[in-house]
Amino acid sequence: MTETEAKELFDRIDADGDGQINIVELANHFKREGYQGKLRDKVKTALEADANHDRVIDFNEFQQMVK
Ligand SMILES: [Ca+2]
Ligand SMILES: [Ca+2]
Repeated sequence: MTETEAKELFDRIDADGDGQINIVELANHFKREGYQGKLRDKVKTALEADANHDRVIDFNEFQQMVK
């Protein structure tokens, strides 16, 4: 994924546009994508990208996750 694609995806998930993806935005994103499994587990896995443990994914962390 290129940086431009990553930014586009990030902006789509970051619904309120504050530059950070929180748990609710992650859950909504997976729901929109039609994820059928356990949403809680999916969000938990995604939060492993939260390197500084502030419970939100910033763009740097997101890039590590999608690359
Ligand atoms: Ca946000
Ligand atoms: Ca973080």
